[in-house]
Amino acid sequence: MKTSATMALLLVLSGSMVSAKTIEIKMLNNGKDGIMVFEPGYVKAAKGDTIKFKSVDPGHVTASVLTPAGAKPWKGELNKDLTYKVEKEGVYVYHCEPHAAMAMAGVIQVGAATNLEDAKKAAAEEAKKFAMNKDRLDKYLAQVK
Ligand SMILES: [Cu+2]
Repeated sequence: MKTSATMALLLVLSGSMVSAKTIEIKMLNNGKDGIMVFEPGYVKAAKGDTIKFKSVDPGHVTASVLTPAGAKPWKGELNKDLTYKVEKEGVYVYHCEPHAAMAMAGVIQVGAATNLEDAKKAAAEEAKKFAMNKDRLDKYLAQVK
């Protein structure tokens, strides 16, 4: 009896651990990584999770730069929240177009980093626009494991 109760509890616990989460990324004028920033700039998500880009300070917008094969790109509207459900494994690179030169960009990893080489190339291409915070995107990509 005791064993089956433990098993039932474990099933409940493991069930709650695999349920999809919502991960919030704030669009800020000033954050811990500097000015004009997504926070957190690197997130690790699981397939089926929802990313919520939260418009906190005005003037920002999120758009994907690179998505894994088969994943839909996204493009938000200025000063609007955007939710995006991550359905494909891999690395997603995104930016805020008006602040691309200030390295307002971020990285989302979903499951295994299947397209890391492509993501590095896309980040290197994006970094050509950066006039400041030149290593910000590299720092986020370095957290991809
Ligand atoms: Cu911005």
